[in-house]
Amino acid sequence: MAEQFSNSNVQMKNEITELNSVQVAKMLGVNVSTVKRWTEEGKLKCHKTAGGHRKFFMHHLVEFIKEHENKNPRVNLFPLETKRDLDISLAITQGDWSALIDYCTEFAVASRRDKVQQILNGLYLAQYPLYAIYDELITPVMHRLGLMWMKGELTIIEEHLATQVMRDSIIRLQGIVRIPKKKRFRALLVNLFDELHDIGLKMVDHVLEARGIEVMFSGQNTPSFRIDSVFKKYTPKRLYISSTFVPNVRATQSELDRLLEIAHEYGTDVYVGGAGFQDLNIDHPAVERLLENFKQVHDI
Ligand code: B12
Repeated sequence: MAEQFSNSNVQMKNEITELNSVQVAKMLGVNVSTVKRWTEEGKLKCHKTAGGHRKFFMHHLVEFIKEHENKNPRVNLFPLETKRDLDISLAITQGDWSALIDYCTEFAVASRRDKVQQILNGLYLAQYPLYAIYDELITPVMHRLGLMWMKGELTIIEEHLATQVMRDSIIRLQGIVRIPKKKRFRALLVNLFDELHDIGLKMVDHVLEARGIEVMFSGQNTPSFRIDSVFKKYTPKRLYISSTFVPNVRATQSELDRLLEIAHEYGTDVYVGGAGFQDLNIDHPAVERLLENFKQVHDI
């Protein structure tokens, strides 16, 4: 249903969207049986279809929330205080990524870390896989921020502030993600020298961690000249290398070649990802695959 409407019509869409009991239960953070009971008690208004199914309009929820302000259930997908919160909650329930990209970008630019956080947590609580949140929401928001800066809609400092809101929110989201206790194997994640873009690799880190892989993450601008000691000590089964910006192709290529040689020597499988690899040669027996999104990271 979400695809039928353009972004600017989110508001209008909400006026006419019918919700079923399951969706309302998700939005309010209660069981479906509680929703049914509230409707029977007349606390939550609805209309019934010819077949006897309960259907809700947004105004039914708005009324309910206004009347039960202090008794609001505490665990809901998104804290419901205003009509706008309901719109966001609905977008979460429906997986309306295009609306969520708009909201997240707006909140990131306004440094509303709390709101970005609530959207991410809401999506995870609504059982969207982590990789989908990264592929469908975070990556497009980061690209949108880059575009806004290029078009002069954001100054460089505003772009930095918004980027950090996103980075912090991603890291905080990981705090509620279920991590398997039993570890499958160890993976080493590195950026290349002179690389400041580390958000893509951080998300790779989180997706792998949620899959029960023990991750070692090197951060920005990795000094890799003594990296063989890490291979010797920890013998990672996999090496993930990220590259977004390649300031000096020759220097980066030779660093990459050395890394691939070390990985090969230790029998470590290498996965690479990021736009920087368009400029680099990855034709090496240690390289298993170039990965293009977080679903692929999750699937292998
Ligand atoms: C945030 C940002 C920054 C931040 C980074 C903060 C941080 N902690 O990461 C800061 C402000 C530091 C920064 C600096 C610079 N940036 Co910058 N930055 C961005 C921005 C807006 C978002 C990057 C991001 O996080 N994207 C989100 C990730 C998830 O998306 P992605 O990079 O497209 O990656 C996809 C895949 O490749 C994959 N992936 C990515 N990495 C990996 C790794 C693995 C292992 C796997 C499996 C998959 C994978 O996942 C994504 C899903 O599709 C982009 C705009 C854009 N279009 O991306 C510019 C952008 C990347 N930056 C750019 C530039 C030019 C710079 C600077 C040179 C600016 C300057 N003049 O100083 C410096 C570079 C400094 C350096 N030495 O690295 C250019 C790069 C152009 C190019 N390819 O040459 C871009 C594209 C902006 C632009 N259009 O000009 N930047």
